[in-house]
Amino acid sequence: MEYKRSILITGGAGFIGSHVVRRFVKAYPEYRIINLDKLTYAGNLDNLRDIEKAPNYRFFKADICDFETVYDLMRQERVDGVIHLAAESHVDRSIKDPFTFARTNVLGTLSLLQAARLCWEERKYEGCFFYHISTDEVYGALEMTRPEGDKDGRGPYGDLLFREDTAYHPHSPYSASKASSDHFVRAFHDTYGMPTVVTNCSNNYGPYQFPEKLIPLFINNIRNRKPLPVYGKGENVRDWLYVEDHAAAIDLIFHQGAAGETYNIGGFNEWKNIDLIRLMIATVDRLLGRPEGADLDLITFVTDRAGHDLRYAIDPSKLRDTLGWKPSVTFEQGLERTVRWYLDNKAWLDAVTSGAYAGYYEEMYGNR
Ligand code: NAD
Ligand code: TDX
Repeated sequence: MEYKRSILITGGAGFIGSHVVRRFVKAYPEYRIINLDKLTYAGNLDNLRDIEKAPNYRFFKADICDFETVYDLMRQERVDGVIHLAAESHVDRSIKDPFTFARTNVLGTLSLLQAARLCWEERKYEGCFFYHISTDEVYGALEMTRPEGDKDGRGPYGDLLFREDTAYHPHSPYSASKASSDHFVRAFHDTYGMPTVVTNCSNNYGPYQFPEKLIPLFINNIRNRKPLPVYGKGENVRDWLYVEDHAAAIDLIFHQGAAGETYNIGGFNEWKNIDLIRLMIATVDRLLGRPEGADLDLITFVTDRAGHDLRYAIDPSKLRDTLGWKPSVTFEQGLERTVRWYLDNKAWLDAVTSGAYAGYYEEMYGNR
């Protein structure tokens, strides 16, 4: 079959990438979708079992740092669009091993950009050629001017929100590596004229997230009656977005976003960690039929994360006003769907938390 477009998605075996791959494979049978992933500890082909036999889908195992392999594949497949999600994504790991983050997130993105540029120069495709998925963490941390929270404010915990023109001020090795990669993407637009788009999204949650991140880690621990290691006092604020809403935004921006632009993605959904953790406990307990509050005793305050950013909050009005995007679910709906998914998919959870990962968990958290 002659496909209308040939799109390379990197990191498609990971959490967000698997939702993006699934969405594109199903919504665009006229596109060929190539998922390139190194399958690190975070990459899992089980995330894509339902679409792996689709005729318009192909998986290719490779490291984005391997320029020759990536460039050969892109030429062979006549790629005319790249959606780049492959990355090392966990802040705690970046504190322990910053080099791996610089290698994949900075050098890997540069290698992919260079391969994409050479292909773009051969084909001069007009639409968005390189779409880079980034994070709100590049903007640094916001102050909390209303620590008690006030739903009438612009943001409940402070008026300042991250906008597209907020200066970059990354603190962790993870966010420093993502900031660097964002700059390289813009440099390829400004220097070579390659049509690029960058989006910076808030914290995602939903099915298939590796249980090292707060929400799946804690759902799994509550299910197993294991302690919940809350960093510091649990006062930090994060802005949460359901992963399928992020995938929908990526679809819209890939097709309609303007070249050279940046869009912030978020749903005005700030939560203090400790409040979110209490809501998770209540939801898991209700769905498991445990008495209300039965698992509150699992909350265990532990040493704070080094350089722990106090508050993230996204202003997504540019995306809303220019392209008409808005989230499809409330946080309560999204969280309930997420908790149900992890409780219904014990085999997936048990598989990813056993073996190599279990060793990692002990190394990171001891016996907590
Ligand atoms: P993830 O860790 O779940 O998945 C990353 C994927 O990239 C894995 O499949 C892994 O195998 C692959 N990968 C890693 N190194 C690679 C390499 N060198 N070559 C090829 N593949 C490699 O990450 P995620 O949470 O799905 O995040 C995806 C992207 O979205 C990242 O760029 C991340 O910075 C960004 N992001 C994540 C969030 C969030 O809350 N998770 C929020 C905003 C932005
Ligand atoms: O065990 C924990 N205890 C705890 O209190 C973990 C894992 C986290 N936390 C806190 C730290 C943060 O304040 O919960 C909050 C969320 O932590 P993470 O899930 O590790 O996410 P965060 O550090 O905010 O980064 C995430 O959002 C932005 C993703 O991991 C990034 O990839 C994304 O760019």
